[in-house]
Amino acid sequence: MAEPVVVATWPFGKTAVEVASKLLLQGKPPLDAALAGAQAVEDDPAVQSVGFGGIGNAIGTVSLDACVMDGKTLDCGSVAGVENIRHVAALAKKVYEKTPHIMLVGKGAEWFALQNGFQLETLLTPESVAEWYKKRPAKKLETKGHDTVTVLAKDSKNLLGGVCTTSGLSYKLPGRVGDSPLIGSGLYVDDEAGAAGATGVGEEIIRIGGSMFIVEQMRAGKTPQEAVELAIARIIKTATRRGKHPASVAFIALDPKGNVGAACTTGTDFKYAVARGEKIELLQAKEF
Ligand code: SD4
Repeated sequence: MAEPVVVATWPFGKTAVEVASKLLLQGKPPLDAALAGAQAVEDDPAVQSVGFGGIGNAIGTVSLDACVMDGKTLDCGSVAGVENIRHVAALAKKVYEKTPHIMLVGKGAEWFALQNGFQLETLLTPESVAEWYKKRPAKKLETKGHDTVTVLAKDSKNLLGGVCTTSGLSYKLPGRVGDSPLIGSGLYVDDEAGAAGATGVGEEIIRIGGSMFIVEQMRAGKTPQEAVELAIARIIKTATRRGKHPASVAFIALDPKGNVGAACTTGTDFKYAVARGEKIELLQAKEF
């Protein structure tokens, strides 16, 4: 039996990998383990970019995006623009379990949540409202802050699962959807090749189909580290073609053998958590 491995974005990813790794060691499926890890971050109001206590959009509303993917079956589910429901990653999983669809958005997703026993609640906290007022951009249409949690898990049979959940860029326009709930952009998982996930400015991740790009590089024989570096190179090249500075973007990847990769654009200062069995580390990604 191989050692379970979990990788998650940002320092708060430590919570996610700790929770997920314990479940993998108990023999739980990789998607369920990754989901429980992501949910622990959704529940933490101190993380103001995911779930409960997330920062509001341009009009101060918390609007959540999430997706999940199972590497064995390629089952995947997704929700976007969801208000007043905390566990959107679990809701995304329900979409593929209970419907013939992959993605539900806005009011339809909220209705589906209520039909499936999810509770309506206010996601703003006094702290997140104070933060929203304090950091409000001077210019209209300026977005700030990005700290999505993406969790990739591999079990002892080398099967993969992944989850991505976020309140998205803070001060985003109402109705704006980023990469995080888009299968192939914020997340992609295939047991035959590997798993990849993203964090950062979603528009740039969508533009290159970031996570799918990385998984296809692994399928073609690249290591996870080579694959994420190629994706960051693509982000930089795309920005240059458009006469822009590369936006803040980071990728993580995990292959079925348990090899991990991470890379980000300059200035992103991206840290990520890795659990190998019971050993947990916080690592710094290479910047390009
Ligand atoms: C988005 N990628 O909505 C998300 C934001 C984010 O860390 O935080 N990523 O574009």
